[in-house]
Amino acid sequence: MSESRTRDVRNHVLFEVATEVANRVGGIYSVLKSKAQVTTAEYGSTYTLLGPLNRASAAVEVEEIPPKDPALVATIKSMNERGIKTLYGRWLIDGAPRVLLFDTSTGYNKLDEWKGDLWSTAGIPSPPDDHETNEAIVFGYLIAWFLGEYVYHEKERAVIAQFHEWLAGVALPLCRRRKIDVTTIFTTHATLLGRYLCAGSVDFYNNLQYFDVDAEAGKRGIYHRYCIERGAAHSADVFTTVSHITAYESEHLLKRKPDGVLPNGLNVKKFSATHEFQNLHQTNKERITDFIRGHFYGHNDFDPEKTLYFFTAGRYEYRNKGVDMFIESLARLNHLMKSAGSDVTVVAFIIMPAQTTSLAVEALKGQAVIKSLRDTLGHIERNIGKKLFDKSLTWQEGQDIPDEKDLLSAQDKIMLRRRLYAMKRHNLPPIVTHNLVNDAEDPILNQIRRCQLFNHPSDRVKVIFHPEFLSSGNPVLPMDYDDFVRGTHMGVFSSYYEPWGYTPAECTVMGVPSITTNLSGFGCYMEELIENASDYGIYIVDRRMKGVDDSVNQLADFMFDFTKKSKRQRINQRNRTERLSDLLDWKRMGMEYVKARQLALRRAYPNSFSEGDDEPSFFDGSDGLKISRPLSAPGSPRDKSGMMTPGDFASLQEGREGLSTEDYIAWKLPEEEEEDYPFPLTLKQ
Ligand code: G6P
Ligand code: 1S3
Repeated sequence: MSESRTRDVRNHVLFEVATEVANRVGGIYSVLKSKAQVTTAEYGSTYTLLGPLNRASAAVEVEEIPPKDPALVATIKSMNERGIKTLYGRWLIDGAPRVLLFDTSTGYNKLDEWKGDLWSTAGIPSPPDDHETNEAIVFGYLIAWFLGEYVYHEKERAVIAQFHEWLAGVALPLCRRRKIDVTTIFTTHATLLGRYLCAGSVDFYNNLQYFDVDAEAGKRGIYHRYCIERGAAHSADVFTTVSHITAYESEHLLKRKPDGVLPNGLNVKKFSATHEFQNLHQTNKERITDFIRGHFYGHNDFDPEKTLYFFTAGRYEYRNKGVDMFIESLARLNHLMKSAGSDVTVVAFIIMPAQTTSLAVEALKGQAVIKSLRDTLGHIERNIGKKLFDKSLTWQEGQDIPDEKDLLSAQDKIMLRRRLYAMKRHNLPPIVTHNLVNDAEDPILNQIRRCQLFNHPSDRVKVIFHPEFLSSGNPVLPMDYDDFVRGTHMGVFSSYYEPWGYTPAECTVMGVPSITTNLSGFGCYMEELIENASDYGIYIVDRRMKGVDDSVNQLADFMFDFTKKSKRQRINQRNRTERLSDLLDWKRMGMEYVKARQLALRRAYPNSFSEGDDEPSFFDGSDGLKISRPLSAPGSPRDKSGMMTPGDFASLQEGREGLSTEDYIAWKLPEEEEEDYPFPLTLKQ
């Protein structure tokens, strides 16, 4: 972009572009939604999120309002006049940011023209039958059109456009080619090739630098998508990812070193009384126990007071999300607990949506049987109470006090017997709560079968696979996800491919200990930040330096050690876990976004910064600081710098050509050993 441009960089305008604006699909929705409050606090009405219009979700998430910014009004008017339908409004979430949603269907009449243009201007091919790519192209051209017109109308203020993920990336090469007077940031939350390669049986991390990226993308039929992603990374003024591990991956797969790491935060809401989250654990645990009583009817031979609830959850990516390892470790945990004669029971939930046809009859029956029992006992209780009251009223001195044998009528006994007989069961409690479309080939079920975790009475580890997201409207397990998490004792996320990983972070802010791996962005971040992370309820399985078998054993050992904790120890650990929330709050994490925007402005408009303009103090690094062990009466974990943010572990720095490889904390390249090529066994530090 032209070096002589000047614009008002102090009062700049911010657009964030993504396909998940007011439209829940996955992790990016969580990023935008949770971050909205801090970004609107910083920008107010000069912050707008741009996304494609999904009418169904916009109908419930967006309230239409008229735009006020004259440049925005003029641009929207001009696009509308040329047939592009839009919706401008407030996203009804904390912070209520403004959103502008484009109806991509109204741009499809130009699809062929735009595809041709994409090929001739950026060399990006697009096959005819890839709907997702077509959507990305139409959306990208609409965004470039919008930005081009916007800066034509807005001549004073600088404009930052931050794009999330390849699906929103088509506009980036267009902005550069058309020399649109904006500065751009591209943030990738994963790489296409990384996700595909990891899902296969490739030794991904040891071979990152050796992959023939074009050939690998071609083999998987994603070459055109890969081109969009790579083109976006190279066209942006500033390129960022969500973790150091994904930075390392991006360097090798997208061939550009990221300028920095923008980790994901959460919108942390603190309770006024600190014990409140512990009470919530107790009440939600009881709700899970109600479900368990029904699910295991006829086999309720384990004590709820000595039962621990573990869970894993996420999108159904069997290998990437580490479900293979989790189930294998559960089998080993079962063996360890049995051998040790443990009287504790672990119920492990797997919450991952798969294709289902309906709820399983056995699962429904279990809840119905227990409900009937509870109703009948309620009825009997009331009868007994009434009889006892009546008899007490007529009692005379010298008479015996009412005999309990006379309180239970013959009719009550028959009713009770019927309910007890209904609980007789000749099969084992089911594993899966729904009927799966492909039960025989389902990878999770097959792994459970292979490991023989069949909910036998002698098993100390029971397994329940819930192949749908949780919801309070579900008749079998009627709980929303957050309530469920609060009621559990531990989340287990043994991911192989996890650029960040919101699930363990969410556990942390709810005060629930979790297990993650050093192949997840979150795991690496916590490992860097906290000494003895396990004291804080953050267990990190080494999937990088250890062989698979050792990692499985480590995970099993973590879980086994947890089963040996006393209630008091669990309560204390939860308190420590919850104290980590501040580390994950956007108020802190958002600093990296601030840095990225500053860098983008400086790169695009160097002349707009007067000499001697102080650089923001948050560019000062403070490498190597760690949060120390918890004290016996720990306060919130303290860091020494106050301003330390994830990027201080080496990320956004001005005047540098991206991160240097040494910046990837613990993610240094293995020394090249020709004889090991192409499959060196381990990464060396
Ligand atoms: C919370 C509640 C306690 C309860 C405990 C159970 O701390 O405030 O009243 O005893 O949870 O903990 P547990 O780890 O056994 O579920
Ligand atoms: C991605 O979603 P995923 O589950 O496909 O983006 C998320 C938000 O940045 C991130 O937390 C996750 O690790 C990535 O994998």
